[in-house]
Amino acid sequence: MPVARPESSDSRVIAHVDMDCFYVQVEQRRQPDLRGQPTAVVQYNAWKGGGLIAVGYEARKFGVKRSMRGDEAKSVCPEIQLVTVPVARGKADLSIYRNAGSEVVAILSRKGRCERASIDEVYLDLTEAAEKMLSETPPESVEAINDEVIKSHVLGLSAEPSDVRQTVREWLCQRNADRRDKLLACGAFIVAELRMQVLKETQFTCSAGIAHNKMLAKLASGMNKPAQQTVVPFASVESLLDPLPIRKMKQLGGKLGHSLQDDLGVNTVGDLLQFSEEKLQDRYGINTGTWLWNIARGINGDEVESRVLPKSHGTGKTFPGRNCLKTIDGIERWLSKFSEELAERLEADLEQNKRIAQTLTLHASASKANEAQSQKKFPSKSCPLRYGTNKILEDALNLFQAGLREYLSSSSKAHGNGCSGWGITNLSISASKIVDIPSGTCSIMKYFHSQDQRYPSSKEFDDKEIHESTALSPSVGSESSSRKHLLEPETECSKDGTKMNIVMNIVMQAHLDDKSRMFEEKTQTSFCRESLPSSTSAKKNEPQLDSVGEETVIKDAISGNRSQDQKGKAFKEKGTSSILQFFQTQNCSSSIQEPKEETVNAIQETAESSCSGKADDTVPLESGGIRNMHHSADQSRVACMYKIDEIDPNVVDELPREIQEEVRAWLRPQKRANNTTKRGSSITHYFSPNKNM
Ligand code: DCP
Repeated sequence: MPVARPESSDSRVIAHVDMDCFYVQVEQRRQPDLRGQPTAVVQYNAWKGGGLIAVGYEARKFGVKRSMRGDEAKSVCPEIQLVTVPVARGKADLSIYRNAGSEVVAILSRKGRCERASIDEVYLDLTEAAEKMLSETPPESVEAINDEVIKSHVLGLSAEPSDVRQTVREWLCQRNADRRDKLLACGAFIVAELRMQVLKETQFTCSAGIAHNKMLAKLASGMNKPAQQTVVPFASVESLLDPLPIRKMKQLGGKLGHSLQDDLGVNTVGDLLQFSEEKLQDRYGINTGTWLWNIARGINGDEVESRVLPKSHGTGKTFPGRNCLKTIDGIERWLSKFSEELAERLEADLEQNKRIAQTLTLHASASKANEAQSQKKFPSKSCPLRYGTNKILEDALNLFQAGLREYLSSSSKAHGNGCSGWGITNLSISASKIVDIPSGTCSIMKYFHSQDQRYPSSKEFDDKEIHESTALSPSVGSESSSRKHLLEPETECSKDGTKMNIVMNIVMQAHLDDKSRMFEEKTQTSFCRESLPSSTSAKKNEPQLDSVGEETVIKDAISGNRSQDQKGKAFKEKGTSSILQFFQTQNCSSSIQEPKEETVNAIQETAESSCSGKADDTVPLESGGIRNMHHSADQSRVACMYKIDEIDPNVVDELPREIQEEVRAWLRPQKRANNTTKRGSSITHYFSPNKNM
């Protein structure tokens, strides 16, 4: 639903930059022979030459369009070069395009707040940069104006074609202009400079719109393509919007746009002007009514968000017609590929950007086998995200099954009888609610002391943690209030706690999942953390985590399991916890082990929150861990302990940087005391099965 936001100022300078025929440019950079030739990028599916997804401007001159398939494009342009999207795991692999988009964003973000809006689009707030230029080097003081600036299109300027450049130059440099226009003129200089820089550093051209808000800038960026820029002076807003078909406006392509056309006879944005704000509010509600009233006048207060990284990661595939997926095996096969890709991308994001995603969402579309089904959409579902291919796959499958159950039951209800057939034509998973790992001054102690959650049982997990999501917008999927609370803790303290849990979860689950899979498979057991009494030596050697007066709390980051009574036991055993518990060694057995002399810490349990005291809160991510454990609920449990002198420093390197130092500090004295570490071993060493088991 559109949100009506008042303009914070009508003299902001906002740019929308859109790459030209982006995938084609990326392919032409990879294969320079394609430059200057009519080129299109086609989808992996080779039927009829594959569907075109990007068409170069040379090919557009021949009438080639994105709606065509390769064969049709060849018939209108026999010389066309068709490049197939790279393929991995049996589906399109967009990573080269994504990475190319990131190169561009890195350049564009140099001059102001930058919001990556899609794989090839960016919004920039250049207000400060424009104000600075206006006060220090106003356009009229610039001696040699670059051609790229002079080539700008300024809406509302009328000139004979031969005079256009001179007219634009005069508009850019007018001394007595309205300040808003002067700022836009500065914006034109800055954007031209950025575009030239993008070309120089990446070989890509882009087009841009420069206006006082995002809506107008976006409308303008597509008006003159490729490799051009368009400025929307305040005075030209009305003439820009007046004839614009209403359905071309963002958020008016769907139901709302239809209603405006069918119910109010509004076909262009200008048609909206005849309706008062009250009338629009009566009809569409206060918020949407005001939003419509605003857009008719070019008012849009949306801020450029500071975001250069993607908001979510998603992967999926369509299975049209007879290719639709009809069995759980087929679904699992594809979800397995998607999970692998998503896990890789999440790990890369964690590694490069220190970000973690919190929500996993599954979207699917089903073919309509009967009338009842045609009324019903396959519901999107989401749950807390757990890192590691296997965990993502497991959760995605559960989400699919929850969605399918609901889809079939509602279909059969509507039909009044059983409804067996189903076919999935579109399947995807995405990871959203991505947050930064807190950095810098945050100490691990702070995280420990901000733990304020307890684990839900697996039943609780099943009931609470699968949620409906809004089909097209995983990040805004509807959530139950309990879930919302879990994912958006209100206090800073609990927020950090959640993040720490996530961090631990990532580090350890990923390793358990992907690096010690063999162990899990061989032993057919689950890791289980048991509360063990600390030995004297353990106490002596233990890092002084409780120096802040509370038992340190570390949650189940190793996808560990424990029962309620184990929890109770844990509460009683003070002073034994440490992050070091996360490093499990080969010292595991199928029964609970007594700690050995040199064991510093037993596998640890949790305590109550030292922060908010919200004892009823649950930890979404770890709940996943719990549930995972229930796969092997009847199997023997394994208590795992570590020997501090066997902890490989490489393991520490794999923790988030923020906590590495602290962990190293704990390890140092141990190393001196007993220098038996086998260097060069990897974390897998600590997960390898006990040969004596
Ligand atoms: N894309 C896609 N499938 C679509 C539309 C687009 O895979 N249905 C990809 C290919 C495009 C890229 O996204 O190159 C950007 O899409 P745009 O709509 O911005 O179109 P182009 O950049 O290709 O062309 P233009 O110069 O018209 O913006």
